[in-house]
Amino acid sequence: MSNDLALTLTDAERDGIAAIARDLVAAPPRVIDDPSWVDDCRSAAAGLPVRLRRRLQDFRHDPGDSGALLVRNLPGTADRPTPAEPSSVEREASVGSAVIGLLSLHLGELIAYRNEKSGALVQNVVPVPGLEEQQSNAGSTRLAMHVENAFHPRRPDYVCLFCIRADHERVAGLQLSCIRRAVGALPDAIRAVLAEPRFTTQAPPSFGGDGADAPRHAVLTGEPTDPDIQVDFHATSGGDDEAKNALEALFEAVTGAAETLPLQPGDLALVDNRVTLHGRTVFTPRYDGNDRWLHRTFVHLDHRRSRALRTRAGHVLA
Ligand SMILES: O=C(O)CCC(=O)C(=O)O
Ligand SMILES: [Fe+2]
Repeated sequence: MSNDLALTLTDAERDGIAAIARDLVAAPPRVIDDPSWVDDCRSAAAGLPVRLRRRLQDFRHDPGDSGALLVRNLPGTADRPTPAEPSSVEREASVGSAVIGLLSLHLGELIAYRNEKSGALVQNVVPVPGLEEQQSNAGSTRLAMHVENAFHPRRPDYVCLFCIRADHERVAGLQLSCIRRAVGALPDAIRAVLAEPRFTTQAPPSFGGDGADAPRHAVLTGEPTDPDIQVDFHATSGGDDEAKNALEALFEAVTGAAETLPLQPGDLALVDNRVTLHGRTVFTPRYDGNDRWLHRTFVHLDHRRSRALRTRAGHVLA
């Protein structure tokens, strides 16, 4: 694991964050999706340890070569059975949800999508019985590397994944691959094809996409040597043979550059969704209340840019 990726908090720093989180849990309305709770959480984020705030600011300025920041030794690990229902979300404030809320709100604006997990701001990533093979966060088979909500014009700038309980065998790994590390392995001709609008990405059924009207887009945009990336290896396809071939070359390059993090309870991965793909290795759930459990949030850097999609000026995009 590269050094620039991880920040391990001291026990004193962890205890300081726990005290802030406990205050947030105690404060009415204790409902995460209530705008006043989010306001309180944003304000409380100013009290996070200075070493953490500095690191978050540095990461926001430049996500580095790994395009992710792993904050370790956070408080708020699981204190109740892992949920097992589909579309599980957190509604009532807890130390764990306050912790991911605090770090997310120090980075930017907390957002969600109305069509996904009922628009909840703090979501649960848990294995669901019967959905083992699904290419979604409810599955436990290998999850293909993707940009979160790659199909969406206002996809998250960051995806935050907070491990509050590991899988039984501790084999599930969050896979990360940053295009900054992979782009050098791509021949110029392939990069040029990936920069043209010759690709489509299917929206999941919950967003009502049937694929037929998916707009064409480029996979790499911006500065050719340090591009942004828009791809989901399960949902993106090339519109012609050359585009399909370029997508395969990209797959090889990002697979070669991938690193696997077996997240431990107390580990929060902040993933820059503009430059870094994520996925997950396979694991075996037992559905006994002790399965792997992550909290997840999405962050935008600029709330204004999504204003037309946020009908009630809240945090949820239509
Ligand atoms: O299970 C994981 O580690 C990641 C799942 C995922 O891609 C997500 O929740 O967005
Ligand atoms: Fe994801």
